[in-house]
Amino acid sequence: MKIVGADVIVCCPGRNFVTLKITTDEGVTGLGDATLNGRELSVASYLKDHVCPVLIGRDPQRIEDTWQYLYRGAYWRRGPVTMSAIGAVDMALWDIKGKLAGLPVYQLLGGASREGVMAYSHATGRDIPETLEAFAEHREKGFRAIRVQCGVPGMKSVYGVSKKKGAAYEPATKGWPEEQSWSTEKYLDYVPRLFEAVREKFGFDIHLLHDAHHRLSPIEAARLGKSVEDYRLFWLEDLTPAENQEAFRLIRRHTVTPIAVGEVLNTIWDCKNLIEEQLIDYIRMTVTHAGGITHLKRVFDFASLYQVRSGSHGPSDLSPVCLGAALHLDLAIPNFGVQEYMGYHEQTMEVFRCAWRYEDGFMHPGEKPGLGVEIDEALAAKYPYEPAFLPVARLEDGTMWNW
Ligand code: KDG
Ligand code: MG
Repeated sequence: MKIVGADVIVCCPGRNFVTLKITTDEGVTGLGDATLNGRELSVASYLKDHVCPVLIGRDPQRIEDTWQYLYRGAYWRRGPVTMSAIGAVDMALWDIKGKLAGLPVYQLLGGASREGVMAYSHATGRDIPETLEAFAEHREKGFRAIRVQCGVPGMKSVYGVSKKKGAAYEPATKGWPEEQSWSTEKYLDYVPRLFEAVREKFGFDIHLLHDAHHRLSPIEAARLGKSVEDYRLFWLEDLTPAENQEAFRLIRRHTVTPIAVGEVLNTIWDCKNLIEEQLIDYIRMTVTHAGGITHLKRVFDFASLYQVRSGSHGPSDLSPVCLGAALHLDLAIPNFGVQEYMGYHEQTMEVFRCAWRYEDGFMHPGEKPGLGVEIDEALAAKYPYEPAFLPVARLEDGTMWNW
């Protein structure tokens, strides 16, 4: 069997997505997600110009060999663009393998280790009362785990807070990147009150998560973790930028609040120390940005040796193809923790037809052979790419900061 087609589909049904479609000479097709939010066209070009041509004629069944060919063969290793492109190819090949076998991908990964995959949603509000309202709505939908983010008095915009009441959080903006300002002092003084309010109103019988989105220094992160221990968070996410893996030693020394990291990491080398030294509790890498099912499974297996569990990134800027692939892995691996699920625009769900489902706090990839996600290409063509950027952040004195 041979690959006879590799096509990149860029569309914007509510937001931009880059999808790779691989076709075999037997007419079987596979899909992979290659979306890198705010930098979409760089991966589209990497695929179109440098990867698709060399896929033609290859055996689609040789997933590992193709992974190694693209990783070693590029000479230039790692990085979000390379790894997202490899990730898309890998996903598409697993999709094809599943279709050829007549089995959902999770069966090829060893079968189900659980009945369903616990998902967490996002409750957001401009202030604490609004966030509590949103929390109640998410609990009503059955979520057993909910991330909370809320506005901070004195700050114009805060990561993770939607602009209008009840609207889904969408960080990317059309046109130039939005400039946001940040004050660690204001945030650190305020955010423990949010957790206190949630626990007071809803009790402890639900998992509570929070994302600091890379804004803190290690000692500030340690202070936050320590100050919220009584609220028993499921995790604090991305407290400090993880390029400096050693920084997490300091945080660990000061707090027992569980720590999650990884949505901007791309290979095992980005998190090897974090896992090996047990400096984190959850690894949040995702199928698209971490080189596909093949590489992410390797990371999760390594993490399982150190009691680090998975907590895959699942924002609305990774396509439903990525979420489908993540769910197959989540269902199969022994060390699953939780899966993020933000939901999608209506138009997105019309373009991508999904076998995966959400029900009462849990998700399942479905039983369709392969990944179980198809794209309506004619409809996708009606939503052309729209340039959009993620925001940037500055401190109140104008210094560039981490968004
Ligand atoms: O594109 C950036 C988003 O995916 C990111 O900001 C979302 O941090 C995020 C999360 O935890 O979902
Ligand atoms: Mg995050």
